[in-house]
Amino acid sequence: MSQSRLRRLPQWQALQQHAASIGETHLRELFAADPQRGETFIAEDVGLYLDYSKQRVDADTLRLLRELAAACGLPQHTEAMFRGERINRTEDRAVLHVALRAPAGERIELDGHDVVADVHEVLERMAAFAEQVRGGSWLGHTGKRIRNVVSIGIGGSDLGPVMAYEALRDYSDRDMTFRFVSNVDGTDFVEAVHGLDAAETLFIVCSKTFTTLETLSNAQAARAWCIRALADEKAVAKHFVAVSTNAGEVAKFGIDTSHMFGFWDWVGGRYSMESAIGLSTMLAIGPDRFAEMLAGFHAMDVHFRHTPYERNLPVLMGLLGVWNNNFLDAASVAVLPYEQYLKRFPAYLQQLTMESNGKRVTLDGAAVDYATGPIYWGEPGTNGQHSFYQLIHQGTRIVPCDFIGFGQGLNPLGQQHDLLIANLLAQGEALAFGKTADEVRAEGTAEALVAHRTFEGNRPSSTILAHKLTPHVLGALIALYEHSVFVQGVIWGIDSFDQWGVELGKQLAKTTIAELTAKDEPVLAHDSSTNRLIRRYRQLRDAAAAGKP
Ligand code: G6Q
Repeated sequence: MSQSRLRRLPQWQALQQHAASIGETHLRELFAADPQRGETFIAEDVGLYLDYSKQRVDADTLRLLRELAAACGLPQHTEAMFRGERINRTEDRAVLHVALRAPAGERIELDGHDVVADVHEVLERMAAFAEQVRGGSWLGHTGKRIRNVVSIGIGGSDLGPVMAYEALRDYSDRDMTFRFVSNVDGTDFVEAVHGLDAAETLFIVCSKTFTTLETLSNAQAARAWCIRALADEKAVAKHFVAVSTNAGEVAKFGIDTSHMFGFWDWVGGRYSMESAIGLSTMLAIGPDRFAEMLAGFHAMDVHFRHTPYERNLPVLMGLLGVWNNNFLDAASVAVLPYEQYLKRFPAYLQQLTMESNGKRVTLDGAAVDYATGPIYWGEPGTNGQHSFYQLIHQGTRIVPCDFIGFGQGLNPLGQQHDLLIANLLAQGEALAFGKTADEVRAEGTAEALVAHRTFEGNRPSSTILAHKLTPHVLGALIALYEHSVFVQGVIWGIDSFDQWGVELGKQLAKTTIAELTAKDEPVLAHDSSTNRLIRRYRQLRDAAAAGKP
């Protein structure tokens, strides 16, 4: 097979040669050669400070990466996205999440139509609704005010809202309860409504297509639960709103489309949390703070579009990711927020990064001959330190880490915030510099244990700091990752905005469900494993229903 266009690029080959020389250079040597790199390998804007000096790069690496970006047409692709060109080629769609956070009055045209005006029209309706609910003037069917909000959605229609609610909980109305239902496993719904009074509960059904099995099943369950509790079909009118692009299906479900908040096909699911999909976020924190979050997103959009690549945060993060992935063979990235409110941030990023860049063919349909999207994972610090950090320090794989920390915690408790950040900083330092055998011996360690207690170091990480977790900072942080994913997708020449693997999942279960629910033993035509598993499941289920062990 001939090499791909990307690998044939002189800029790619120059990086390969460069990697052969610098690849094994220890961070200890890099710091020794350039003691100031901690002050120069940084970039700062939009309230975010990025230190990438503990990445295994030098000034040449960065220059070569920027040259690669130019050779891959990053500036042109970026402009194409901001201008609303149909860069999601396999779905023939524009990719305009940047329009969701554009300020009122700015124009972004799609086929001659200004979409920013549409965005602000929906934002205003959302704000009016949020004020009614939060202010207590939106009454439930029996006249009680709404105190509980249950958002139903999955994937892109859930992970963003859950993450944002958790992240901004400190800013939320503590007199209201927010819960989220995504899984088709009935437990998710039953636990979410446990203890709630239906008369005070509002359901937001979030689904771009309004055809997703999990969401519609849960929405039906919610409808039945509400009608049963309030003993009136008409209760649906005051207890259900929808967020969707599909008015027809919303109406079919029985939600009045005047209670529907729309968005558009140019918003990808995983890029939709600041559209009406974020209605639960707005209900929790209020329209003003929601606007602050949008402003944070927008500030990062402006930074990304206009800042030279040397200082461009998403470009730097994206290119460093390419370097680690393709030239240092790191197959995963750990995201480690030292901020408990960001506990769902790694899960959110998993979808953003892996659904976007988990692709094996280029835009032209040619198989790639290089690694694309790495595996993202993580947990808040310090918890992870007591479990998987062991592998990051001493395992056989390189796991580049993104440490995220804040100058101020939102819940000051004695010295605990300093303790938290001391841990973050110490981890990055230990990963980079390790501990040599001689240092271990000097501590008086028995010879038999020296190898075990030695840390080779040279494990790359970046550290992102901000003053504190505010709605604005959260918006900027998310946009930082969004655009760094975009940068990588452009380098790899893939469509970062489709998700055929997810679509497959939506199809696959359809045949099997009929076989599981058939009254008589179905004729099965799968492989022998699947056939037998289907039969075994039917037996287990029927035995359990009959009360047999
Ligand atoms: C996101 C994906 C996927 C999607 C869900 C829910 O980018 O497309 O996660 O968001 O499958 O889809 P609906 O919003 O259409 O229910």
